[in-house]
Amino acid sequence: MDNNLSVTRLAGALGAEVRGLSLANVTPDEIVTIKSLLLEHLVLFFPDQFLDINAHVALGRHFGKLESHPHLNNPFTQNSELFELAASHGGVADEWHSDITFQRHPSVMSILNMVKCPSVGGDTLWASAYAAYEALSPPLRDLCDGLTALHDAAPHGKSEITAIHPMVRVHPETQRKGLFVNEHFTRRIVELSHQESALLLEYLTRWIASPRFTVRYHWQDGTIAMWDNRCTQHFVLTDFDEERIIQRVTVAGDTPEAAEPPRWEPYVRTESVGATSRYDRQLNDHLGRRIMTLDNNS
Ligand SMILES: O=C(O)CCC(=O)C(=O)O
Ligand SMILES: [Fe+2]
Repeated sequence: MDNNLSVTRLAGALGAEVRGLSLANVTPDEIVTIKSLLLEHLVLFFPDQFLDINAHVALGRHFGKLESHPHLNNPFTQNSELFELAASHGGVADEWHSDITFQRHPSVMSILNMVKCPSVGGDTLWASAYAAYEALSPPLRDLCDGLTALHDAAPHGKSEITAIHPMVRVHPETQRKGLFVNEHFTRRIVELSHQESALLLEYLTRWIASPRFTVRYHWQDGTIAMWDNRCTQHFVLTDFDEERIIQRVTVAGDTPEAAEPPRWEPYVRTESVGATSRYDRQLNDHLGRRIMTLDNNS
């Protein structure tokens, strides 16, 4: 390990600040070190990097194939692998989420460059999906292990774009289990009725945001953050008045591995009238069932 490297943990559940590395000139050995730190701390912060767009993209490529955002256009750069979120353009992710879980292959990791942070506020919080899962009671863990959930891109105005993922995801490298439902993109637990699903999702998505599972980071311009989307969620605090601009590159995803196969069939009413309920329609559509729409105005 590099002698100048300093790693400071920031919270009990996850997060570390790393100094003594220049990400603009990162070596293959340093990438190996960063990957292992990421597995250990889940989210890493590198202050004072001030990477330009090319260096940011080059850094991302060390971790895998990059993907552009499927729905957000970036008007500020020609580089399709990078996109920018400016608060003045509505680019504030203030619901807990893991990135792009409405896709079959949600992103593996994201790398953020804080270009312009407000003088006060605009911190980002991350939560450990491992810690949240491990702190559930054994019966609830067991129930969640056997369930799947439907995610959609409704926050981007595209609720027809859907994917089903296990509710508990096994990290392919650490083999640890983490909760994989989030407030922003998860709509429905497939094997429960819509009422039961709403109740349990409400509980779990609040649970993962419990302060003891989180780290809160106060930004400065030029800081790079990177996180593992397979075992964390994040949330931006909208407590600022000035402009806030971040740029992101995203490493393309893999197939979430389930703790075990779903133990139950999807709970949707397939009889003609029941299947037209607005609560079951989206899930029915995803599952490819034919539904008779008796009354579109219901
Ligand atoms: O603005 C931030 O701090 C995080 C934004 C976000 O959710 C993301 O880039 O994935
Ligand atoms: Fe995000």
